[in-house]
Amino acid sequence: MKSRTKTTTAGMALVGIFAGGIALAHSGATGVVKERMDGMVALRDGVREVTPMMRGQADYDADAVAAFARTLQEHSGEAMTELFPEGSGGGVSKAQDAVWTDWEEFEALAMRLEVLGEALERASANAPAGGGGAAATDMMGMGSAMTDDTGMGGMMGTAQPMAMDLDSLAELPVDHLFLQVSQTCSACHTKYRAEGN
Ligand code: HEC
Ligand SMILES: [Cu+2]
Repeated sequence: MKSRTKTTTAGMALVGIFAGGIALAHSGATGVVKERMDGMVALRDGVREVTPMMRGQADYDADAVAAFARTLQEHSGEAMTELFPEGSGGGVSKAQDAVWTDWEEFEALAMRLEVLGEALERASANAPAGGGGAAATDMMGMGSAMTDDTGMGGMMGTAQPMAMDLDSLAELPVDHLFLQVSQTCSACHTKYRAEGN
């Protein structure tokens, strides 16, 4: 507990060197690059914690899912994009140039993650639906909203960019939202993060 360190103060590079409480999973990273990596790692840890619940391999814990949803909101949207200032690629960073040459889509994915985080928090009280998505969609009386977009209700939860507002998203079963979350991570990494380590 005591070693929780501030990384966002002035003189960040120095603080980074002495930040004993933060795992050196990416030693060499400093400043804004380290900050965004730490944010990403927080997201990954959250995904790891919640995944078994979404698969029905662990008891559903609404509080833990809500906490993860807040972590998502904290590290997505503008909070994420502001950690990718122009010129902050290269070196130990795995960010591809596409982040800056194709900023609009990058930003849209970051924003989408934030909306999904809000929806997930609101939906967290309901246990996962499990199984296919089509039935659940119809149950909520929004089959048309979904199928009009994708043309295939059974494929709900795939990375189709469905134009759904927050209220509609928040009515989706948590496991479907979670799937969309992880697909948003993947979609961004595929294009904007270099492979390997
Ligand atoms: C809008 C794009 C985008 C989204 C959305 C996104 N990431 Fe990332 N992620 C990146 C980029 C770019 C990097 C590489 C950053 C760097 O090395 O400077 C990265 C790096 C990472 C890393 C490696 C961190 C390190 O220590 O080097 C992890 C883990 C990660 N992301 C997890 C996630 C998870 C989990 C999600 C979804 C919940 C997610 N990311 C969503 C763009 C994104
Ligand atoms: Cu790193």
